[in-house]
Amino acid sequence: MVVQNLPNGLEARQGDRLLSIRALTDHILRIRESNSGSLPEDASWSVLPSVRTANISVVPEHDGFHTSQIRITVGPDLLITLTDMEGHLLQQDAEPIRWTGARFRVYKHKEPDDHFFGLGDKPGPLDRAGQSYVMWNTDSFGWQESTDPLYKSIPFFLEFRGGRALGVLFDNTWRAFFDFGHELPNEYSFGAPDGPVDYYLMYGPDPKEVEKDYAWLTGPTPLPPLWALGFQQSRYSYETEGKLLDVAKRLRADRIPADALYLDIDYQRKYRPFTVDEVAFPLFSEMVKKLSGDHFHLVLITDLHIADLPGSNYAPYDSGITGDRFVKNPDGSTYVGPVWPGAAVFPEFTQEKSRAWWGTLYKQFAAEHVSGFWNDMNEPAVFTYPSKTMPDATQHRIDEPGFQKRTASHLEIHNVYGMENSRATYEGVLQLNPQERPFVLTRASYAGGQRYAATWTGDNSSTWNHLRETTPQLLNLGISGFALAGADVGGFAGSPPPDLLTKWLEVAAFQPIDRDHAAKGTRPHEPWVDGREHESIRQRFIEERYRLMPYLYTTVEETSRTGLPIVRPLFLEFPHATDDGHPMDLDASGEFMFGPDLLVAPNPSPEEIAPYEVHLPPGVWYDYWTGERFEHRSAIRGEDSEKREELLLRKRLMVTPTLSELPVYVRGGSVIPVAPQTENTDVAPNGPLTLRIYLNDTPENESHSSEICSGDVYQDDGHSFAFRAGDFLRLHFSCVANQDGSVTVIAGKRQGTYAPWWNGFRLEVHGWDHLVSANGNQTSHDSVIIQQVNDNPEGLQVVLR
Ligand code: MIG
Repeated sequence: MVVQNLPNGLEARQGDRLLSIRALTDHILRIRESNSGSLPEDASWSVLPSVRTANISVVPEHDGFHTSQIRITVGPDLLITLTDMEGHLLQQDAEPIRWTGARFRVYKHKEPDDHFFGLGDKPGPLDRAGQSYVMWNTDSFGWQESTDPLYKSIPFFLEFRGGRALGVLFDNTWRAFFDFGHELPNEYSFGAPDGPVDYYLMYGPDPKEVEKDYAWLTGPTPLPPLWALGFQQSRYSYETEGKLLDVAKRLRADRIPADALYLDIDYQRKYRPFTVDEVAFPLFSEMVKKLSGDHFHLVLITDLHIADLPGSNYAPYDSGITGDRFVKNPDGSTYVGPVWPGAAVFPEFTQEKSRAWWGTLYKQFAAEHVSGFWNDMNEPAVFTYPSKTMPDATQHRIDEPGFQKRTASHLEIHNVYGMENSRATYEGVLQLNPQERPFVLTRASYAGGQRYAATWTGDNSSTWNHLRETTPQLLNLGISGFALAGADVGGFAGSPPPDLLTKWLEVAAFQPIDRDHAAKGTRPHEPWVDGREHESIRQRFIEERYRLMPYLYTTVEETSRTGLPIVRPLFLEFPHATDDGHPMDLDASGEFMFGPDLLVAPNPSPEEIAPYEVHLPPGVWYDYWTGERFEHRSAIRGEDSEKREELLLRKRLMVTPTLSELPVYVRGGSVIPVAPQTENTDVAPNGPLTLRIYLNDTPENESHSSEICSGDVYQDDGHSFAFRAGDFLRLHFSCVANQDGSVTVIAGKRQGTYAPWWNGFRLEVHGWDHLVSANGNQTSHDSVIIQQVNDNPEGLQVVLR
């Protein structure tokens, strides 16, 4: 073995095997290896070109190097060992890469307490330890908990070991596979039947740092239009103009807040993309106008399969054929496969020019102010074949900046096809309407696809188990970069019983995309369909989502900069929650964080009304609905074990939510910005911004004033890019416990030029046990409400005595 040190890494050779390790930053490494003496083409659909060539100088060592944060060494057989600077083992090859022709597999040591997260929305438990998975985008109607693969391939995972997190992006688009100790308990592995050995290691040790690194490599979710965070009502299908307008009318009449309505494939003429059935939708543009006058945003499905209709004046086909825009068979003829429109042809999304052509197909809809587009069936799904997709040998003619111009088989392109479809839509719509943030919803995607589209978990079922599954799926999607995601509320396949639909609408109010959707032939799903009692519960939860919009939008803006997910597994916020410094409750409970401060604890057995335990991380917590305060768990530390057991038992938080209840808790020390009730996001709320302040404990032995709350609010116009030029507003709030026992609430100076909708603040202070003078009113559970505080651009202070 020969190791050659380089300014930014090393190259090692043994026989024909070549290993390249480069440091992109002091905590991100890129590892490539080949068995042919030279490295293959250096190109990626996933990792941003601007960062792929980043490099830093490393400190060479014998058979390795180190950066300021990590050390890597190469041993005989090119075995790699990664440690932190204190020598903690982060990752170690268990055996040399095994090659069989082009097929390879990378083996790493696995410890018994290794946990794995990510790989998108593959179903099953949150922690992927002990499981194995395949990457092959598949139309999986009727998928169940153990179905694999599903619609997306996101070859990124976060490994958690001994309180330290390491991210791995395996940038290989072929039918790759992952094994997290399924085959051998002390090894995990990944590989592919072809393509490059090319992976990135992101060192935390904090899992949030890994998430930020992954966003740095693949790009964060861009800030969506605000309306996309509202309630969305969909169905397969609202088949006529009248039906759709009735749904709109009923939502408003019943005062169920909503922002978006969807049209599924039946609005089209004979399922031909980019057409409208003029019999069912005779006044299409007027309908869109009418809806937007009522503050509804219309989202249209626009599938990629273009009807194969030579000589029929079908413009998408004609312009596509003229420009040579479709995928080909090995013999050079255009590939034709059956989908919704019958025989269909498939755009060559691996070409920049063909993507631009695809974008032009949205011209008419964009001119009619259709707000969003839905790219379904882009695995791509093709009927008839057992594989449910196009044949492996179908040819893609890559013509793309950063890539060699070459022909690739479908086997190589399959997993990125859907992402490039959604990219073409996103970029096309943006081009047509450069002042507006596009909204695209895609079913299939690959690592990095969050740059172009939100996503959903495909055709789930109307069962209690699928309701439960939404949590691990959306959490793992978030970990894998897809922060803006939802699951069909109520379930797609089947008809949800009323209680299930109610419970589903409750939980979904605290998920990033809240879209009610249903399959053809199932019973109606809209919130009102089960009578007044169910409807009012459902309405209350949707209303709560709208009240929380300032908090949600502030969280989403953070996501757009840092890549941190919107719904977060507890370990992301509390990586050292247990007494011995480990993340707590890695899987069992189904609890999740909605943004940084709200903990949602749905019943892990949602079908029953029975007691279950809520696990709160150490610290002060409050009941979101009542303001009740809960005690420290860390106070239990240090007692002998029997005593501890007993104390723990007494401190167990048991809950038995009824049909109309969902337990939600607020982290002590947070400030939750809340708006007056609204029915859509277009119309600005009227009144003050409420700051729900949840005081933390004053740290013990603190001799000077200490901060016992802090939080932010972010605002902008909600739809344009003016925020990039400074037209936004950011305010930081904090509370200081003064030595005389009083508390000062401080709103910092405004950042940005945007004038917000509120006319002042209303403070709701929880955890304050003093009586208050001035205009404060004491309420239950030691909370205080201060009705009106003027908004002052220079910041303000309120003292509670
Ligand atoms: O073959 O467009 O997942 O959300 O309603 C079914 C009809 C095609 C699958 C999508 C679903 C959508 C349906 N589509």
